[in-house]
Amino acid sequence: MFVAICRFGLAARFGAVAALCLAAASGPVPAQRNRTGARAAPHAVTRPLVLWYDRPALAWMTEALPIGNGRLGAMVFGGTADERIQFNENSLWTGTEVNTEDHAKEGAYQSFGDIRIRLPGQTSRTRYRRSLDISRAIAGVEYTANGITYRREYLASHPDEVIAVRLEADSPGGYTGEIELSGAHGDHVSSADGRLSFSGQLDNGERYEAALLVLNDGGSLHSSGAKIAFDGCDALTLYLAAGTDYAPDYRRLWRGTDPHGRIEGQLRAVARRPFTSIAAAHERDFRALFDRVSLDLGASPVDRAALPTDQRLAENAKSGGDPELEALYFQFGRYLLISSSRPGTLPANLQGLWNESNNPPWNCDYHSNINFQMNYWAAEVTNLSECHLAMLDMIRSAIEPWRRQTEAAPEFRLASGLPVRGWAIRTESNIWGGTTWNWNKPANAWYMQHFWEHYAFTGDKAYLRLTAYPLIKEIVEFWEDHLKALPDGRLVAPQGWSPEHGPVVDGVTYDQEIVWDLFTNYIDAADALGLDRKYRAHVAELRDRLVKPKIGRWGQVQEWMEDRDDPKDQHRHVSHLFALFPGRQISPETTPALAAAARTSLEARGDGGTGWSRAWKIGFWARLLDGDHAHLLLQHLLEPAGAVGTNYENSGGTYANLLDAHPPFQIDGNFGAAAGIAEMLLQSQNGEVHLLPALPSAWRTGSVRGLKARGGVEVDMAWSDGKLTGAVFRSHTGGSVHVRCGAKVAQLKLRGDVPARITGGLETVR
Ligand code: FUC
Repeated sequence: MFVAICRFGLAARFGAVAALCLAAASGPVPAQRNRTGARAAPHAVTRPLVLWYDRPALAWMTEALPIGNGRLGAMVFGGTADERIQFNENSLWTGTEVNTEDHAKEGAYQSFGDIRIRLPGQTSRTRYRRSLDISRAIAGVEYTANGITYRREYLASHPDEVIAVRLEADSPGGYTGEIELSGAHGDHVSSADGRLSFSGQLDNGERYEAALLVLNDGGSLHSSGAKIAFDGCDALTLYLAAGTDYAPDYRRLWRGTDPHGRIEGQLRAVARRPFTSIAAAHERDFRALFDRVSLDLGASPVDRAALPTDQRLAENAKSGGDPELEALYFQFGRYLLISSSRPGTLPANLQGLWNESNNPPWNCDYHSNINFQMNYWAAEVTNLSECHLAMLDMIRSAIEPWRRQTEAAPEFRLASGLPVRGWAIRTESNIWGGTTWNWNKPANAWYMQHFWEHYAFTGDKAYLRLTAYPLIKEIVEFWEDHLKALPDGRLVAPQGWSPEHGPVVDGVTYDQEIVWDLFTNYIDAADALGLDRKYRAHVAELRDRLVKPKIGRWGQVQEWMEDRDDPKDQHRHVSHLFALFPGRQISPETTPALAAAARTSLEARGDGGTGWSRAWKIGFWARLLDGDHAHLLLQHLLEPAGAVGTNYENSGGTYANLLDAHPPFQIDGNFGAAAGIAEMLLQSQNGEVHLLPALPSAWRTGSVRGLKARGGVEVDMAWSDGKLTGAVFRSHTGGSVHVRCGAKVAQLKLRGDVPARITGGLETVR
């Protein structure tokens, strides 16, 4: 390891490389806190975390690079003579509150508009490089034209609520051209005082507005129509602000204040400061989240790591052997989550935050039968708990309409004719409390898993008591009312559907497992809070009576109560293995026979599928403690994705910009893979912190810092030659932790933030 890594050690990076070599040799170094309390930057990255390309993007979906601040996002093409920056704001949606089978009534997430920068004098270029530095959240373009070197930077600032673009050159007066703003709804754009803007209203009454401020260093600006012409400028700075009058409040019919005042204020505030100050504040804010986790899966060959990212993907597909690409892909998932999910913003939809169409696939919505949940699987374990709040808060904002809709639905009546308690939703959701297509009954319970996990990973008892517990209990009551007793007293979910195939019947395994998970989470929550003893005991009885997963005639986990599974079925949904991941009802330690049956089911289902399906399978194989098979799925997910096809069962992969292919693009696979990689390195669903549970032989030596385990525990660890060399644990809540690595176990006492260290043999280091 020392030789392999240090070979690449440039003088400038010597410090970082030396720290990594140390970490690998003697266990990780505990993270330092800087003055703001955020963890200091990690020192385990051998090369910068950068996606880069040697030509501009031609296609939005497969090549352009995403930036985002949780609410505002853009796809950057990096053109030289003609630059396109397509942008979004995550609340621009058609549709209303509906409750219908009819998918077409859902509405759709919309594109907001485009910025074009035309530089007619820069058609021929050399030394071109387009990049996205995911550790700083800055996209860049650099090239030489007419003997001048041009540099541009693009960022989406969360603290300043704008998208900022800076254009510089190494000689004065290098910029002559024009900037154009256009809206995605045929908007009329006006210009005045170095600003372009448009505003409008969708058919559902939602108001929106965008404004682009152009500032020049030297030279001159001239506005006319939808354009600003610039002449002989040394540099230019662009600030885009955009918003809608959406408010996450059904009582106000989802409408807040007109965006105009906010946009004016945002642009006034940035115009007073230099770009360097906006960029520095952005980077500080982003890194406070991103730097919590560093991952080193081993060094890649220098010539491989030096390739543009698209070529690197292609080479990896031929022969693998690029662990730095895998680490980059993991961190790209975290980058996308931070960029599309901040507290107070809407959560990541099917494309996160990035969409160029007004008629996107599946309306670019929130799907409750896997996709929305998968978007947040990485949030807790990869130490981005705050990002999870975007999902949890959206669910909370829609519960009242969902209650109303459930009350009105004939499907959810007691024998007395009265409505059941609680709420249920259909498969698809918009941002207006509307749900369409099939009822997806266990979605309510699956959503509750996210509320429980937020507590399990943070140890935030106030959140559990005041927010999560009442919501979880309400859904327990729903299922108490909705479950049906068989003649022998066992309980089944009536008339369910295993997504998205097979019959509508009682006791579908997907439903049964998710209800089991709900009851278990409720029991654990009641225990943690010391609440509702009697009801808790009643729920434990209900859980005992649930029909449990069964092993069928060919040794598989049955997807239905009746043993009707087809061993040739390679459907992308593997819903009946929810109990393996992300549930906790099946595991090799606690239910070895079912775990073996899960393996049989997975082998039959195959290693293909859409992007999200492959990502889910990484998690399944990690939970089966089979690192090599999990890694095989990661490799399948990283296969360069080709043209858009319709054979979903074998069509996933990764585009040149590292976005996940469904196809078309769907972001769940990016997030699911980041979660799956974390599951390979650390698991904690069975009451113990399991180190390196599914380490593949491809990652012989490496280290990770800052992953989270349930119990509010933060873990750093290093391994060499496939074996743990040391680990460090921190917990804000303190308490006792049961640690496992292979067959070895140890008990550790954690005190506040004081790090506890162990050796590879799990002995405490004093
Ligand atoms: C589910 C999946 C599809 C797609 C859609 C958005 O219905 O079965 O593959 O991911 O959601």
